[in-house]
Amino acid sequence: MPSKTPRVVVTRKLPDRIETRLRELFDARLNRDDRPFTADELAEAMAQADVLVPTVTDRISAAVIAAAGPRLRLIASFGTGVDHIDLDAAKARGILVANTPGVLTEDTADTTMALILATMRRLTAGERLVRAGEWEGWSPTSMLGHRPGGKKLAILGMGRIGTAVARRARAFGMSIHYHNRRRLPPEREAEIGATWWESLDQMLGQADVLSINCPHTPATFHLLSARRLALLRPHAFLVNTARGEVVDEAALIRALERRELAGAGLDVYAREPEIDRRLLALDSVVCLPHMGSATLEGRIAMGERVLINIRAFVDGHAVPDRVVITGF
Ligand code: 8YV
Repeated sequence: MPSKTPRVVVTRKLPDRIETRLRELFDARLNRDDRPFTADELAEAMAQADVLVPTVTDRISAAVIAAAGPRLRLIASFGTGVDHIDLDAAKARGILVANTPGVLTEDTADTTMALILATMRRLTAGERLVRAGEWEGWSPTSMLGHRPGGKKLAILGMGRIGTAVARRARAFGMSIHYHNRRRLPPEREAEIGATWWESLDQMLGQADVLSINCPHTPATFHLLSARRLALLRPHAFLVNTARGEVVDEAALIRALERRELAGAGLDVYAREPEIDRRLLALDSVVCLPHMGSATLEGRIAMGERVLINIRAFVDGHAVPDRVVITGF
């Protein structure tokens, strides 16, 4: 890192408090109007920055990394998922990558639980009915959903967020099942009250609700393939607050349209910010705009992690949230 104040380019608008601190500490180039960078703007940022602070909306591909200037030594991403960054290409260029894990766990788990409730209890369908002026009053058989209590919640990916979802779902009386690349130690399983399924396929066949909480990696791309989606029973619900790429979205839409699945709660999509119109046409689907971790408290905490990671790097210390490449 050069001895002069490092230039930090931030690709999106961050909370004021974080931007103020970035300006105090570094030669910070901020994005005042929050318009996502074009490919040219991103290339220019990569050429000029010592540190780049991207978000999930920036594609830091191998080609983009190849065009980075010699000054770029750290990509301090604002977010936990790092699937928008080609980690191998960064490593090959000697560029360190950091993220912001841990600080958005509870917010994302809250959104996941909200989507489980919204889909099973048809909350957004009810709200649409009221807003359309079509509610004709109470009836014993109208707006019937399903009770989460007593149902099996299958969690794909029992990391921090999966565990936080399990804690919430247990309070709603759901039994917890999970599939993970590694089984948790017995004491952790007992604490969470979770049953491990070595076979994802077998777990899917038993689930009432499937919650996707694993990262998107080459190993999890379309993990929920057409074949696996077909293992879910017709009364099952699917909730995804992780990444759209983990599910074969076209196959999911087909299953929902044919009522081979009861419903889906989605916060993430295959081609964000585009949402397939067929999803929006289905009453059994709740669509959110990738807002799983969108709380002011969470965004400030993410910004603090970014500041700490950059500061540690600049001062020559180990970067606390350095991303280490692992499989799922
Ligand atoms: C973040 C997310 O808001 O952190 C993640 O992986 O998906 C989101 O909740 C987003 O990534 C910010 O870059």
